[in-house]
Amino acid sequence: AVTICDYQGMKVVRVLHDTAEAGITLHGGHLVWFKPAGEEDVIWLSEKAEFDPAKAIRGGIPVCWPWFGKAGTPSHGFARTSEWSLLEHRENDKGVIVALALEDSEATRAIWPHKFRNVLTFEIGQSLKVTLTSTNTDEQPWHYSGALHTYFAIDDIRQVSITGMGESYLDSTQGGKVCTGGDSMIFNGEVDRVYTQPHDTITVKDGSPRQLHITNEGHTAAVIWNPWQDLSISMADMADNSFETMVCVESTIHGDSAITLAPGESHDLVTHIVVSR
Ligand code: TA6
Repeated sequence: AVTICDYQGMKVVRVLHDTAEAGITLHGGHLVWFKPAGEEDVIWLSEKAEFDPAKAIRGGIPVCWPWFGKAGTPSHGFARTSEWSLLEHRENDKGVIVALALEDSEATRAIWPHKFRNVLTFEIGQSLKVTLTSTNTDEQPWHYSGALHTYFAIDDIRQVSITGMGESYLDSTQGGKVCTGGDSMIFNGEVDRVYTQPHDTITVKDGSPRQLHITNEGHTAAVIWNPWQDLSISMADMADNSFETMVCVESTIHGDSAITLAPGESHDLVTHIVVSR
């Protein structure tokens, strides 16, 4: 069943199905929880998240668009703080499909002077697939970057190892320095990296029997982020030690390789999350 209810003062599309449970706020088109049947929560939501229409929610899957990070103002674009509308929902044996839409308005054109239509499709079942379809409805070409900035819930960041993100990365903690690492990473401090040649599937292991497999499409990079302790302490919407139970693995279109759309053209940015044991 799909219902629209109130959650922390916001409208949330609540999905209850034999295969999974999920919640998506219309604010930001932001998935805030996803739990396949018989599994633990896959998505991390900050216990100190603020549900303020002017702010982005800490945790879940923020939709960063039409730019990534500080390429513009506000940081990570305006999609994650805009009100999306519910376009459709349908269900079958495998799960539920929910689609939301966001189009340009006076408010968005004041920040970014282009006409667009975004459709965000959530395929919710034993796995979760999120597709952001961006269409140029303007008379001129425009370009964009962005991310599906997924926060994953993990047991313990000190036990996490990630594979499949590739070897080349830009290290945002060192001003975007070009670096090369192995194709397996662990965490013992702040990590903020743009992996520029990711493999098709990235796998996260956290010391528990559960593994997360993240297959992205339409992306040009994979960002991996954990703020570690000092940054968590400095952020009002994160508990001081909450960095221990989250890691972001993001399907990203990075600024240096932004997508250009001619009038009428569309592009899909996808992340598909599969849990295995
Ligand atoms: O994706 C990594 C990142 O861009 C980091 O640099 C970090 O700032 C994070 O996203 C969160 O950004 P936010 O604007 O949500 O505080």
